[in-house]
Amino acid sequence: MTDFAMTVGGAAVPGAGTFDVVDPATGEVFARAPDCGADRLDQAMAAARAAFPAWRRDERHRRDLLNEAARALEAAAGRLAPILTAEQGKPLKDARREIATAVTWLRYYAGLDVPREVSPDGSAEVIRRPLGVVAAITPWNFPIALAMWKIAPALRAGNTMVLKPSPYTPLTTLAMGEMLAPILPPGVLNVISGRDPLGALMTAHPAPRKISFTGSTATGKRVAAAAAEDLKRVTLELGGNDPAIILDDANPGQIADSLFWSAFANNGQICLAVKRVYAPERLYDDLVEALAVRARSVRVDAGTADGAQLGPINNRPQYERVAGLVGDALRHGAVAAAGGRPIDRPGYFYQPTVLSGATDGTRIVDEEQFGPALPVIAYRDLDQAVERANGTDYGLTASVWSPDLDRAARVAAELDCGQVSINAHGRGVRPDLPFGGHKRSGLGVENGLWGLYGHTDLQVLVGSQS
Ligand code: TXE
Repeated sequence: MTDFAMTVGGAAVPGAGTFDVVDPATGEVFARAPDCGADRLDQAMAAARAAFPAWRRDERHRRDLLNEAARALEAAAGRLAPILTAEQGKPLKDARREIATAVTWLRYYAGLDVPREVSPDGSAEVIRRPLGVVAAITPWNFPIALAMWKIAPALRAGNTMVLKPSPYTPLTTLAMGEMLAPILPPGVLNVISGRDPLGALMTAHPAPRKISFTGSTATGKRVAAAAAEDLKRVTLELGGNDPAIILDDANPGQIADSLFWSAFANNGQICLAVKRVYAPERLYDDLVEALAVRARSVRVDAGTADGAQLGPINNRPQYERVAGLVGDALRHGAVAAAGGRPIDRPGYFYQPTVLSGATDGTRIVDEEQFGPALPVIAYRDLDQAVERANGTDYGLTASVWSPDLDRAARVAAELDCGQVSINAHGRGVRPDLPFGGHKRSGLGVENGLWGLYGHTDLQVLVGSQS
């Protein structure tokens, strides 16, 4: 695969050079992506700027075109999914599901009615004005879905965009940009690709009025610092170290499936995946075993293989990070109830790993592992478990598991994070609900009316008789 172009001002354009894209199922380079130079970045920003005045004026037109984009993306799913699998590693059915998610988001924002806001005495209207050019920077775990969390609300609100996918997964986003070019007016959605320094060039560029970023907390801080220079607005969706707290009346056999997939879906490479489980001593052994049984039975294979449930980890640094964290935990007294090792084949395959005997203070408990390895931590006192769950700089999501919903809700109320689910994890990830982190998990929210408002500034319009 070599024929991927960037989309700038509605045209397919090459970069100043190319960079390699690796198939994580083989570890081999399988494609090259355009490496956008500074001049081309200027062109993309200029195109987005030029497209803004006309685009922001006609809301009906924007809604129609987002619906048209949804139809086109849906029709292209069969062509895009294999590209997504090749660069990201996820099974084909998951790649198709991710594209379907993006379609859902487009349709949601096309259909969303934005209420008119008028002061109680009717003398003033509060108007949500689009900002102008939005620079969007996305990660490699859900390149298309997370791009659409930005594209759909930003464009619906009347902004234009320059979008840069992760250098690990640029291709599907580039292909989507080319596919949408005949639908959207030139310059409304520009898609460029390049290595990490291109992200820094985007955040420092004078054209964007907002940076919408999803990625690591470390990079998010750099983005915020760069944006502060000229007071660009920012939305940051960063990492998490999301706890699941199991209450002592839960039934391990009943919750294990849902809990397992809340941690291991997409190979654990989800910002809101369950990253640590707090289990009461009474249920500890049963829960570990129930999770381990599932981990051992999962089919890990290339995303193109029939029946694959999990693919490889997306990239070598992440693979080495997961292996390093598991190794560290095993050296510090944890036991692998399932997995614990890389899978002996080319590519970045790792055994789904359930760790018992892990404790707070071990790196895999304290840090974001972002991979197929889950520590289960025993607790005696629920208040202490809650304290440990909150004892992190992250605050993205959490879950509480118990048949006693009132009791679970009381525990949920103690958790400092952007979303808590009961007897599920991440159930509130929907187009119509705000999604964002507390503490160092982010700034601002995406999705729903709130996500759209994040792409606007307020303007008060006060009328009076002359
Ligand atoms: O992320 P980065 P990486 C976490 C996960 C993982 C770690 C590192 O724990 O181990 O992040 O992954 C662009 N200015 N998450 O290195 O660096 C970069 O090109 C502007 C959690 O891939 O945050 C890419 O497009 N942009 C996360 C994007 O930032 C810059 C999902 C994300 O890359 C930049 C992915 C800069 N200075 C990883 N440097 C989640 N929240 O879901 C890089 N980029």
